Amino acid sequence: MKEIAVLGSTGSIGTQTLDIVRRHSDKVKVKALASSKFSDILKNQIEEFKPKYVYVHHYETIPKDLIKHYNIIFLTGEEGLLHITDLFVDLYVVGISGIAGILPTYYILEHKKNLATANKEAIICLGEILKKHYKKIIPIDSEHSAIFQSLKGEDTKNIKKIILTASGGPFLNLPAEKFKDVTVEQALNHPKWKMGKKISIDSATLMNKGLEIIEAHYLFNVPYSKIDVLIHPQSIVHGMVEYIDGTVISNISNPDMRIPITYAISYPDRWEIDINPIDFGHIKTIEFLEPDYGKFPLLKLAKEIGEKGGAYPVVLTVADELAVNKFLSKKISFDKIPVLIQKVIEKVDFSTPKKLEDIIYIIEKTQEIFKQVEKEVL
Ligand code: MN3
Repeated sequence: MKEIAVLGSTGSIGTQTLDIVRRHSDKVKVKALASSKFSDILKNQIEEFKPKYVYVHHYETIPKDLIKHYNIIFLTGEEGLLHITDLFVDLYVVGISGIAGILPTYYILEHKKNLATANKEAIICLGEILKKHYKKIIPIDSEHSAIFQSLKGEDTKNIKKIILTASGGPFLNLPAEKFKDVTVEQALNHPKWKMGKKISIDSATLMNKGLEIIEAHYLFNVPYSKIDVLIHPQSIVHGMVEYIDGTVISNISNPDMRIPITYAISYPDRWEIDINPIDFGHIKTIEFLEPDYGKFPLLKLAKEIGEKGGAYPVVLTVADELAVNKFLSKKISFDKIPVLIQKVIEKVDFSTPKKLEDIIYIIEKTQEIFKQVEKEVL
């Protein structure tokens, strides 16, 4: 029996993880759950999965009578976070969205635990200081799960190229002139994947793929010159590794996050999951196209930022999250997202982070700079 801790349990990745636990309750059980705040979803998860530990970041959201009602150790704050990330479990599953995942990820890796994570922001921001621990990570991000599986048993020195595919998002065929009129609802309506809000907007700007380039660089320790992106609107080929002998190994499946999540939990085994198989006899087209870097400037920017390295990937990640939130709260138009991010990057000059405190400092300073830039641009 595997025991897991699910951090970010009420989000898109967290709830799908628990679906898999429900289906495979003979093989896996939940020892701990963590969520930003208490909610009905968390309450139901507690009652169904009966974890021993529950971490709630905003502790005040837990109804007082409930704390006594359950036979659970409730944790919160810095001390609680240190505790929840240092349990005897077989695997941590992190589905926290955005930069909120940085601290939990840091502690899980520092505590030398096995980690399955969908939180690319933490991988990117902690990249420079935690590289040495990344071998213990099983990626949940579908493209990186695909690369991870295509690299199995291979020596990374034989990689010629890693190719990450992108669906192209909801605006693949929309002219750039129309980007200023795009609504939040249109941007959230991803053609292939059901995901959380932040990643859906990132997919619409293609920043998501840009962040994934940096994520792949850190996870697989491959130089940026060997990481390529191709638009693949059918979203069935999730990633490819080309080797020096001309062989390409790829990972193909219907686009459903339950597949990479299940693999991350079952690894190195595979577990059954009821999902529509690909009907190869009826696939009419499989296309691969070069991305339009002019129309989606954030993809190009992310690759440049990755190559610059140092503090820049942290700044990019933070500026993007702030800009996406502004768009989601309808304070800026869609076409302003790259403008804000670019301006923030032009204003910063940090030295390379060497420890967690440096990263926190860069995050806080970037938040301040973002506020100034926002005033200038709007
Ligand atoms: Mn992805």
